[in-house]
Amino acid sequence: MNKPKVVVTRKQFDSEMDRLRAVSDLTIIESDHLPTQEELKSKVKGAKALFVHINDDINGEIMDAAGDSLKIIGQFGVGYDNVDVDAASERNIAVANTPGVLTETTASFAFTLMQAAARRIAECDRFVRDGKWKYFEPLDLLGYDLSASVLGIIGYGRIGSYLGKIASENNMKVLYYNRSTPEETYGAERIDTMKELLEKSDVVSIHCPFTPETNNLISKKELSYMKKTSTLINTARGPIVNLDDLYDALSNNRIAYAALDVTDPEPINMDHPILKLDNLTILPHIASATVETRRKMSMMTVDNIIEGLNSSLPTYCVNSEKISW
Ligand code: 8YV
Repeated sequence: MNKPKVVVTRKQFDSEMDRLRAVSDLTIIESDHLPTQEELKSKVKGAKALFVHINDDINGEIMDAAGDSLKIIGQFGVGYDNVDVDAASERNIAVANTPGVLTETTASFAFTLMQAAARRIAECDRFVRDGKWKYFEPLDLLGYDLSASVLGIIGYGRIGSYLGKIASENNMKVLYYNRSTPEETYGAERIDTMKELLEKSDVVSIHCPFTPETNNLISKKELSYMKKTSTLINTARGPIVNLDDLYDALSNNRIAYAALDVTDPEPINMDHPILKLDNLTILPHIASATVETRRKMSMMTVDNIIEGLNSSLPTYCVNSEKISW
């Protein structure tokens, strides 16, 4: 019997690809660029499963290009806003993700960014490389101590609340804004409005999913509520923060600093003026990028796909109630 076709959209761990290869006719797209929609459409034709990544736009057209054979889309990551889940459900295609395995790594990375911002790490690195380090200057390049600061967390799910735990262990006061009641608060204080959270926080860190409601959640008005001395951290999704408004706020010292692991678009447009600012640290979507965590994400994505190939709904299916197999 012919093995089912599986398409993986980027290079992945060999050990995990070997597991897939054992049960499928495997195609791995290893291009030096992001596959275009047209390239994706031609590669996915006849596939039963797709292993996809955040920058792939997996819409109904891609699903139709795969055809009736397509049963399972395995997203490498916990966020799956790049997959049109409604379009998948309409076509009886299961969508699965990788919750849990990246919580600690991503939350501790957000804390690392907070520390990097507070101690001006990227700026000081440039200072040395640019030959500006001439002598010891006691009042130059001063940062601030996080331990005396208030952290406001927007979105208190798995990753947000784990950051709350790390921050409170580091003697920060933690506030959070979340629509539902979280399972564990780690002693953080719930704030009823986002405005109040923005007004009270020294550092604001974003941990909500990207949805139509959170598109441009932090724009000019919200930035105007923040303290002039405050820092904004975004490790969630780029479009949650309006980049042009953030540029205005940073360049007019409306807020003091920002650290971004995600942008809109990704990669950022290299002509964007925000790249010229010293009070910004910007990174290429690496919050979950450790060998251990990326391997676990890869394993979980493969597990999800193999379950689907065996006609059982993947354990981490996000649209299980809409699927009848
Ligand atoms: C991934 C992420 O690296 O899990 C997520 O939602 O943003 C990252 O951990 C990304 O999804 C890669 O596909």
